[in-house]
Amino acid sequence: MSSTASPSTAAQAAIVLDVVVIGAGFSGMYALHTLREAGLKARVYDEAHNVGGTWNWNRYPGARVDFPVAPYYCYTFSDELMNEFDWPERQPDQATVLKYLNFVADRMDLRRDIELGTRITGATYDEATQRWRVGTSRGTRLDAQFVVCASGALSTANMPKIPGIETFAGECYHTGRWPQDDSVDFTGKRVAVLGTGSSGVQSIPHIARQCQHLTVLQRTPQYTVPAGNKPVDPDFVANARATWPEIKQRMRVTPFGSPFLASTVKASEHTPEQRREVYEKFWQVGGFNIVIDTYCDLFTDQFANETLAEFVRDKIRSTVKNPDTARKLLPNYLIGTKRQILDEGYYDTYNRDNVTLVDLREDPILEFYPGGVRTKSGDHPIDMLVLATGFDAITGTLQRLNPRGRGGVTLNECWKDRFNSYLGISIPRFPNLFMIHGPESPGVLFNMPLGAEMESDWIRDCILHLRAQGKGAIEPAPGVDAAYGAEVAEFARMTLFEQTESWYTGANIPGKHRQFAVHVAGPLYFQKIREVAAQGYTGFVMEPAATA
Ligand code: N01
Repeated sequence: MSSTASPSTAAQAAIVLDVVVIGAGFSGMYALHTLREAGLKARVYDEAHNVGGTWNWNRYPGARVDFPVAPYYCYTFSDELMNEFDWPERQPDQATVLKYLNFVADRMDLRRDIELGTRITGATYDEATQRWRVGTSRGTRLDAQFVVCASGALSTANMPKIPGIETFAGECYHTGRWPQDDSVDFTGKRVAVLGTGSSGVQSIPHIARQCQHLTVLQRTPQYTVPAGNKPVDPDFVANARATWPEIKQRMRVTPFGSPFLASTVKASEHTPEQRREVYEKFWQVGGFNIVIDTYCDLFTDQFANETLAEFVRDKIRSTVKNPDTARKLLPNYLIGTKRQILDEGYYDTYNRDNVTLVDLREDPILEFYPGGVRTKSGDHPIDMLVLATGFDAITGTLQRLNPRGRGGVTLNECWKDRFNSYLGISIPRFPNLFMIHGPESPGVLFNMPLGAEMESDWIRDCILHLRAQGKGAIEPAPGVDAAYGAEVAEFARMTLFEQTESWYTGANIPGKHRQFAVHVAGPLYFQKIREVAAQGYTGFVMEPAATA
């Protein structure tokens, strides 16, 4: 049956596919491309009405790439894409990234196999046929041998449960579910922003410039560094295009998947004066250079980390004129262990007359009421509430889908105590189901488009191998997930990341168990999955194909 069966026929018969891909963001679009090129019948489903995934939803003002510098946050598989799309700025804004993804969808002719406005509502594995039965919000039924979850590590919004929030009568928007029609207007309004992660920090300067009054509701202060955004130098682009093969290779073997070779100097090798000079130089340059080009032990050594943390605190003290506001903005945890943020004048925004900072640690929210928010110190009347409260990250979207695997077991049952996986790609008892940027993959700590390409290629090769062997199903062997999880945890223990409460550890979601579910050594991870494939998919069991 054709994968483009009409809705009326589809209501009666399942659409038969090789692969259902969930999500039309960077990962799902590339997965579609590479699976299709390999001759597989694949189709992408996404509840949004546009391609782009997170770049479609996060339209809040100020949203920009926070990866080191255009043109490296992009697909690498096609030189045409690299040569034909011009990135105007060093930190491209959301609209530019979305334009790029639409350009790719057209250039690679992806749209004919992408169904938008269609949410995947459930997926159940049928052991007898070794196939997945998948339902959609349109009532269509899909019958596929494989499911690829490209549903995003940062796609399920964290909606805070605060007394009275549902009674607030003004406009209310979550940054990760921003209206798709540019209808939000801050002019003349009293706005509150709840949350000061990347989304809050990026949007606050923009909102402050447009609204009548901005109240920032801050639970944890953030270290943020200037983005240093500027137009991309044409010579830089010409050079990047000319040396693209070497750059691509370097990104695969460099921490975080960036093309820049990190510093090899330890912070302790420099005097305090030298360190200040080094940090100041890269503060002026802007971007992630301040953590990449300065010292190699910032994320592994507490002393080194504190030298940069104190440098940023000094910047806060010298930028923010009101000493009490400056005090409230001073973070006191390990810098970089919550996702490092790049900003456009964030701290300086607190020098504006129309901005108030409420430190929720000393002045907690008591409740929302129809006209505003009440904290311990009193009422803050507002017309609009912006929830910059982040995401149920890495696992939240998969848990919401909650597929049923072997024996009808649900993913939430399997993940009750631990987000276990094998290679961050597969889950025991869920044969023929693959994840891109799943828990225990490098995902959010690596160049995500590049990581998605490498994981998708691995999945494609695995499917082709399975079929070439006459097998019908593949899943992790008993116990390999525990050994792999221990390996991921061992890498994490070499860093400081686990020591801070963050969305990396699940600490931002009440009731979610704590697990630092990211493989911090991206290049070693990709080497490992390549070796597993080269050795015939060690750690997996394959079942002979069921007879039709
Ligand atoms: O979310 P966050 P985000 N009461 O979880 C606060 C990526 N991203 O959307 O720190 C009061 O970082 C919470 O407080 P605390 C990027 O990787 C990329 O900003 O938990 N406050 C925190 O301040 C980023 O890291 C781009 O104490 C509550 C904030 O809300 C990731 O997405 C742009 C609360 C949430 O910060 C997530 O960033 C944007 C409550 N009940 C995001 N609940 C790019 O540029 C939460 N908070 C590509």
